[in-house]
Amino acid sequence: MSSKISGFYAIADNSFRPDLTPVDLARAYVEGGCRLIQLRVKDDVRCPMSDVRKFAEAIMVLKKKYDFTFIMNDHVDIALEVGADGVHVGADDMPVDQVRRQVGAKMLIGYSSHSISEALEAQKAGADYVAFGAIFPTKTKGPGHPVQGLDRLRELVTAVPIPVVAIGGITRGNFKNVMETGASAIAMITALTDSPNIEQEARFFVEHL
Ligand code: 3NM
Repeated sequence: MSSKISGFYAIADNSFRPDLTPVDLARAYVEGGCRLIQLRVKDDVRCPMSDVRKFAEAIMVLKKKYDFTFIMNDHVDIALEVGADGVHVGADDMPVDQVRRQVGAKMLIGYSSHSISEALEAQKAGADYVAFGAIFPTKTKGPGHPVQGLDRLRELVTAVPIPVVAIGGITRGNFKNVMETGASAIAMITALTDSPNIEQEARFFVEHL
């Protein structure tokens, strides 16, 4: 099941594209060929929970036309309600063992880790994959967020037996170096949403990852 976590992982987060909804982004990603999509609506973006649920439902409708894996960020309840393929949590969310008890054995669980010990703990608690970042500086997280770099990513990939998703500041210019570390997948927001043609940008990464 965790084999679904490989290659290009596109995150539908419209923080820097208020002209588009996360569903518009998800549609552009799948039309560009991406088959692994996360819906990410952070609390600081003033968005009522009913809208987050509507976005998730609309992405589930897209799944009828395009066969892709849909991961819901943060909201375990919405992931369960809409029947997403997975849920992604971090240190500030529900603990992974509790998420596993709630979602059962089938749903994928991802965890945002920032060290080897945290990643191994998440695996023991029931995570199917871990994200690790930020690999490079990223405006999505701001200047205070720790930057891990490629060497730490390589160490983590070697130490952790489940798929590792590299995230943070990954672009056309550096993604090849990231893949060379052995990471299973590469996740992105701004490299996609900053592009004047999001579908075409997604297609570039589909073809190269
Ligand atoms: N998580 P971009 S870095 C969502 O370090 C996220 O866990 C990170 O966005 C972590 O592709 C990050 O815009 C931002 O840099 C990724």
